Amino acid sequence: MRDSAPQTIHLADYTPPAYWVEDVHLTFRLAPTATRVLSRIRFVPNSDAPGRFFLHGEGLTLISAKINGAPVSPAFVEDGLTCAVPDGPFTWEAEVEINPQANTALEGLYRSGGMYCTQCEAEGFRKITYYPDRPDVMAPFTVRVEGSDPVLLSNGNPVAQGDGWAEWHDPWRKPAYLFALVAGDLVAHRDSFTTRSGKDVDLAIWVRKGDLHKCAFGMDALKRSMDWDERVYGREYDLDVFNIVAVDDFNAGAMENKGLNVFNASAVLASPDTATDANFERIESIIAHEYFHNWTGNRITCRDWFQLCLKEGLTVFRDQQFSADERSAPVKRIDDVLALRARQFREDNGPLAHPVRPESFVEINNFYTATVYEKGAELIGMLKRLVGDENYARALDLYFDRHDGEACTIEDWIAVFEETTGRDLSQFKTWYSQAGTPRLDMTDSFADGTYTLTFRQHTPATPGQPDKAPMVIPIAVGLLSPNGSECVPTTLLEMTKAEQSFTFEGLEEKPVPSILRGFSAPVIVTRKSDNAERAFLLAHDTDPFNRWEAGRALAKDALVRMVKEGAAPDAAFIDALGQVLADDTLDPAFRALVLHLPGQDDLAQTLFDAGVTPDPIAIYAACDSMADAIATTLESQLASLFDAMQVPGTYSPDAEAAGKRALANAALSLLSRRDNGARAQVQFDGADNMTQQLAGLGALIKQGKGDEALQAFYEQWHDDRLVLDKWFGLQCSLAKPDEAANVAMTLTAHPDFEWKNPNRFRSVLGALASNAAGFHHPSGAGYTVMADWLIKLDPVNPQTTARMITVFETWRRYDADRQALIAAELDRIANTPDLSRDTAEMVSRIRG
Ligand code: 0A1
Ligand code: ZN
Repeated sequence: MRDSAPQTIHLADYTPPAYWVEDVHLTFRLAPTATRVLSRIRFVPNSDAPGRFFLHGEGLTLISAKINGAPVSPAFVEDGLTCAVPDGPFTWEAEVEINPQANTALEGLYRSGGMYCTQCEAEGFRKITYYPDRPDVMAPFTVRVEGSDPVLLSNGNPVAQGDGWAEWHDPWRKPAYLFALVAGDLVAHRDSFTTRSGKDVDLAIWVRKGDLHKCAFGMDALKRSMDWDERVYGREYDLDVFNIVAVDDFNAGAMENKGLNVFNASAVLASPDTATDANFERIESIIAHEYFHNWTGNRITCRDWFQLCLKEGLTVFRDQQFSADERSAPVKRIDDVLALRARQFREDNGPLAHPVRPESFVEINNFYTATVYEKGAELIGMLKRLVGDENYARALDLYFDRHDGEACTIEDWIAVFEETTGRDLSQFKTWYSQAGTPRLDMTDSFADGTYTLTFRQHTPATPGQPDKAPMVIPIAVGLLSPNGSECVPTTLLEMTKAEQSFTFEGLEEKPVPSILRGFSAPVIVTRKSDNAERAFLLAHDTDPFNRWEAGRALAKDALVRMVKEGAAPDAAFIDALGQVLADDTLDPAFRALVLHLPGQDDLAQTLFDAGVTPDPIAIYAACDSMADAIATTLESQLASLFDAMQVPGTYSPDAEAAGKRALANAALSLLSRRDNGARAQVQFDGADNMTQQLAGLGALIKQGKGDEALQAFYEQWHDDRLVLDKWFGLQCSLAKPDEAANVAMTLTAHPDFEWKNPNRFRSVLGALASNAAGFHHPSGAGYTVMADWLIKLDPVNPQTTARMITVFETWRRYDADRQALIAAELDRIANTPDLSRDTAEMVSRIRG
């Protein structure tokens, strides 16, 4: 345990900085264990400045400090220094020494694979030099990098370079969290883009020599993103160069540093033989996300970290729009909702629930969450639905015009919508401050041609928020006649009260309602519905999202009855599935989604919500026997589908081909239960792309026939870190419940288990947690392996530890024995001496 209680920071305590920064000059003299950072910073005091300033700094050795050229002796405080300063503008100069080699936390300046790189969001810049490290302090940066590496990069435009040095200037005022520096023996995949006003931009993806063949797709995605942002949001790029660097060791996916994005190698590098269709799609969306941040995040940034959703919610929304435009919009929507439910609803349902704009935190790194990102994006989508597309576009134009170059708040964001539309959005703002997923209960009635829908909303209590106010909920509704035709097309109902009714007149008979079309609000609809109605909607709904949703509800109902009542697999569900699979008018990617059974974690929550303590082993068994039943009943159909969905010719990651492979591989996974893995072996042996090779391998592992293929895969790919991550991951995620903990433990002893690399760590421990029945095996072995490794990783990399510990966030749903086992592991972690602030905050919130 820590000696001093960590400080909680409150949104309500925000005050503007006493000293602004006019400009920044930095010189880096790079050396692996002793890098010198020289700073020259021009400060301008506020009118009420106290005559003494505070600069953040962590783990820095101060060599010298001057103000206006005269040496000063600052006083050191816990997280920085203070120093008496003149009344007017002044220049601060400092030289500090840091040790990038020793930096395993991957925050600040660190080494990865022999190169230097930085990660400054959220508060990493203070590990590089003394600075007011807060996002509302924005300044232009000039950076000189001196080092022996051939490539020396920083933000902005290149100014000059010579032997062993390079100078960069970023003219756009930015907060320190967007600072970046990269140095290494790198090569570039280059291209260029001409903006619509005719400016040429040099584009480069910088990688180690062996990775040059993995850059083409990322570059193409970048150019498509640049073009899309011009066409759809009118946003042009604003520097002469745009650089992306791939690094092996990175805590997150990627980082939007101005003009110099740093990417986790897994989020940018791809070739057909090493990356799956899902990897390509993820890369496309992350490239777009980071690029879109140039306007939503960089040109307009956040006033303070409580406003994180201002840049993240909007940028996720924009990258989702981009992917929907580039691929299939309905399939993208279903994928996004699946992810939202799996990650954000799960968060909202447990001890870590927090508002999209939190009101307090101990460690901001713990708030890069599904709630801030994914629910934050849903709020933008709702706003757009409520005001309409045209008003949305006008509000965004106003936002960019008015706030360019500023550090803003959610109030600024809401104001542009209020001014554009004349609407009072104060009730909408509740979505930003109230945690928890609203439950929406619906009943209906029909009399004299009038159909009435009545909704009641209720948001459960969450930590610190016992009572909730009603919110404005946009409910997209369509009505179908019993003959299957649509009698009322999609209509947006605006619910603002706790209980509210809406009527539809002039109907001949009672219609079948299709509620929350397109998942128009991030809520849980709790209405009672029967399977006949679900099957009807699965067959007839014109809204593709709700069509899929109906199939999902059927699947869930069947599985829940199997777990709860020991029911047999529902023949009617399997029959409905067969009809969808046979419908060639439906996109293969859509059919693949319908064929995927609900996740076991999702089922556990569903049971818990229904008042049943979930048993992960029973859920696993139900899913297994349902899959057997589907495979048996639909065997010949699946076999023809598998053949029909083979994509001839050269591999391409485009959405259409990927959709066919997704359907073929979903069929393969089921068929392997019937043919003992014969098809999977053929596919594995003959695959010329990773999507099919990995699907073959997965199906073989599941049939208990994977040993040889795993060995062959290892021999083929042990030199490719990203592929080797898949090898580790698949073994843990597909292990049988009573073997999973052992598999994970054995793999952590493998010579290639480089546990300090976040991707590799996650490939074993994250994959173990994704194996619900294995992780929650009643022996508790899964919990112990996890806790052992979290305790080991924490002093090395607090951020990755604190993120991984969320695997325990659902612990209160389980039985008393499992709860006791998890509580003991959480306590063991909490009682570890010198636990990081990151992990200490998370463990105490989870433990409650
Ligand atoms: N802003 C980045 C994600 C990011 C956040 C935090 C990090 O370190 C704590 C790193 C990256 C994004 O949204 O892509
Ligand atoms: Zn982001």
